[in-house]
Amino acid sequence: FLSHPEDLGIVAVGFSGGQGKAGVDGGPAALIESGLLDQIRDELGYNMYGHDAVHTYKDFVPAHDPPFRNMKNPRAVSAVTRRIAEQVHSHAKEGRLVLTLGGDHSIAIGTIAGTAKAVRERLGREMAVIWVDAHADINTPETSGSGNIHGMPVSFLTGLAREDNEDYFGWLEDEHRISVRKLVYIGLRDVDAGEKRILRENGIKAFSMYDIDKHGIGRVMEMALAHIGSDTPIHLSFDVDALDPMWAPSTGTPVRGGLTLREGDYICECVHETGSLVAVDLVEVNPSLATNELQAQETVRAGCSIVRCALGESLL
Ligand code: 6HN
Ligand code: MN
Ligand code: MN
Ligand code: MN
Repeated sequence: FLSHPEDLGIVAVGFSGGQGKAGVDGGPAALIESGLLDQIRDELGYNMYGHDAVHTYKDFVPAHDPPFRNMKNPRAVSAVTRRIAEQVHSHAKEGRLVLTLGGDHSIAIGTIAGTAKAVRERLGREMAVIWVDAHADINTPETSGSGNIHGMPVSFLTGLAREDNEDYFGWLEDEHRISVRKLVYIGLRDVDAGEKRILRENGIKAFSMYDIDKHGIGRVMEMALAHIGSDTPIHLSFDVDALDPMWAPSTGTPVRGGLTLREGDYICECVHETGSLVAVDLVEVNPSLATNELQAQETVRAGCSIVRCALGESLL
């Protein structure tokens, strides 16, 4: 699906407004300082575009941003994700693979909106999303207990949550959205009651940690990819908290009982192997939440491994 599969568009998003903990905006710089982009260029051989800056979107964050429909920082998250959608779209419309480094998971409103639109324009197709996460991030503003928008991106992207005012995600059009039928979750283990109802009522495909223990990650990936169907462009959105805190402790909402690093890498390898990957997000790396420097380093290393596997490092 990529006209230039050797070309990689990079969007480094230093943004934390989708949740309340400082420091996740430092995720991209930590990943880049540890050498991720050098590895991608030197070892994986991609031509890279847009990798020279970590974007902070300061001009897009309003001074006054009171809650709206229970959402915290709604204008900031709406304006920043709108800008991210444009950035991702501008890479994807050139037929580049797009890598976004977060930042909290609210930024996926922008990344997925941007690729979904470009895939429609370039290929006349609807893309699929594989969402790897401990959480479902499908609260509507009304079901959310926290008001944090990083717990809501999937509801806006599927149209389950809607808003007309363009300052509050009203800029999202059908061309930016994805179908609930083309969405697959992997790694879930902390899903709110309202989210469970949404998953059930919409028949959304989800492989929880229970399914991974029961069938093994090999069989789960076969089933996940079979659900999507071959020959469908895939956007992979990977929340580092899908990994067990043993591998990725330095993240805002850690949940025990998660994926091993090897299982996370395997998910990415399988997605890469389809040849259908059009975009990857790696989010929620928060180096400042570590209780010691080693924890931050381990989380960054795990994140780098996930990205390299998605970009094809394991191919012999
Ligand atoms: N993430 N379900 C919780 C909420 O606040 O809505 C947690 C969300 C976590 C979001 O990890 O990207
Ligand atoms: Mn080329
Ligand atoms: Mn998430
Ligand atoms: Mn999560």
